[in-house]
Amino acid sequence: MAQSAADKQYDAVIVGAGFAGMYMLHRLRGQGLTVRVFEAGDGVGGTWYWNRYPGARCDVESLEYQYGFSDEIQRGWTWTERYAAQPEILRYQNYVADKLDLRRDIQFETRVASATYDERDALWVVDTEKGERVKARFCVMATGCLSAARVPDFEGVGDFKGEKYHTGGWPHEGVDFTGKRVAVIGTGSSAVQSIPLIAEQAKHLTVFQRTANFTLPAGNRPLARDEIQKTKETLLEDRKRARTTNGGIICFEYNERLVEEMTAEERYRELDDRWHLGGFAFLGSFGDMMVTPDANDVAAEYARSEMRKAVKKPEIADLLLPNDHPVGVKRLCLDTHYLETFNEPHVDLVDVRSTPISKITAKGVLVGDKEYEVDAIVFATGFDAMTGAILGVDIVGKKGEKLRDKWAAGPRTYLGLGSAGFPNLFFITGPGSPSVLSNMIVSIEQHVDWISDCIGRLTAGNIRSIEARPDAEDEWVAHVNETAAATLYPQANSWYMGANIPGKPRIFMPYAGGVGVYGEKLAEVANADYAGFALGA
Ligand code: N01
Repeated sequence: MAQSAADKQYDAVIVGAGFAGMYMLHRLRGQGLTVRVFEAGDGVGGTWYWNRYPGARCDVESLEYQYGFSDEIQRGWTWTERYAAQPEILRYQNYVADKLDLRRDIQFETRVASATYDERDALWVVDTEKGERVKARFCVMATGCLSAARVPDFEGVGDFKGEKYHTGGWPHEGVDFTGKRVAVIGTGSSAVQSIPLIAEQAKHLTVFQRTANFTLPAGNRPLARDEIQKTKETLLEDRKRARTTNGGIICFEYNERLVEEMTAEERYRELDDRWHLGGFAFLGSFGDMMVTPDANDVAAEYARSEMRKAVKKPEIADLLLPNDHPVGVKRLCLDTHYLETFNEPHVDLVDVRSTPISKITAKGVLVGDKEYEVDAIVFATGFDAMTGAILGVDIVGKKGEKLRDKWAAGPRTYLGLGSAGFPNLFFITGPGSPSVLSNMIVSIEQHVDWISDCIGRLTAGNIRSIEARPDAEDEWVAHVNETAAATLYPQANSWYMGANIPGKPRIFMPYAGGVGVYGEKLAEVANADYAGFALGA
């Protein structure tokens, strides 16, 4: 472990050592700043450190899901599969940490409890749960969007006598379900990926589904030598282009034609080709797919017809086919034999929409008056997304204002980067930025580069603080809301909307304007000497 940080002062503190925190550390250190990173885990990796459940795999293609800031780093690493599995991504992150010698500035197994702004000295006072205190001019929250794992507060959850797991906090040594009766609660991406593999081991598997999800075959495969080599030659240039796109991805093109401009045959061809290509290309089938109900209906109907083909029993297919939201407005799931798993005689699906889970008992899961006895429960129940990990730290800004109070009715940021009243505090891929709607690594690099340049400007100009102006923040929040309202995204109970957490405000949290448009805005703001921010001498 790195040396104790007690009572030290740094130029910057970074919270989290996933992809965002690692690159932020590298950039700030390169600018000559002293930096301390605090990380709760005992290694780097963030999401990929915690989510070790069977089948965990990225849904962005590995050739695009890697850092693009260093030719040496990208040339020194060779991906093996189209969609990298969690162990390979974690190995990659450790390779980068070794290469850049990052660990010497990261304090592991240390969770940050609070960060309090000292107005007089313009310093963040950061306290860890271990009782250490450090001070820093800048505080960067690199806490990730999907890192506050959440088990719903089912009655009796503590009474269960068997094994309990959450996909987002999986044991490092793995879990052997051989010969066991297993319950999986939830049918989001984590469940869709893990269910086929859990079913391979379990004696019996019962899946508790509240909302059926759109899921399409990932089409994973080993990468060919020539495509790997081609990417090595072009990655840095490709990455510049990725930053101009909507989703930070260039492996497929969006079809710009509107659905009404296409014949039935053309629509089918577009959908069918993209479906069988695998991955998110399907969401680019029509120019108006995410904004026009009619266009989306055509795609959703196609998706349902394909999904139905995979399931043998019509009554199970009826349950597995989503009918209550447009396709793509909840995160599309990419699967490998998910639907087919329900054809297995030892796998059952229980609809907990019509009759919710009433409690967890000592022996299993109670739905209505039926008890499902199991040896293990897997909670694939998701995260307090986008705001959970930020607000997990007690952040106190000017005049003693708590960020938790300021965001009680929903997150308020300027550009997703900062919040008025909290000077020198930055969020990487925070709410109000494209973040989870994009290739996260592209968005992370976009933010880290912007924050580094901004800190460079402040340091060079001897400027003590930068803070979002309330009027700029109000305008940005309104713009984020208007942008979302012009799409179909708000039409689903998704974690994008905070809908999976009882009592969480229903706000569409990411910025749906796209990485390219957003990047232009970031550049415009920086070029106007950080317009919309107040710079304090
Ligand atoms: O979590 P989720 P996740 N009773 O929130 C259900 C990324 N990710 O961990 O939909 C019963 O999607 C809940 O039901 P409902 C990706 O961005 C990426 O699967 O709220 N059920 C839902 O089915 C993804 O979107 C990858 O009605 C309850 C499930 O639990 C995000 O992480 C892999 C319940 C939670 O699904 C989150 O995915 C994995 C209750 N009380 C994750 N409460 C890849 O890269 C919740 N549920 C491929």
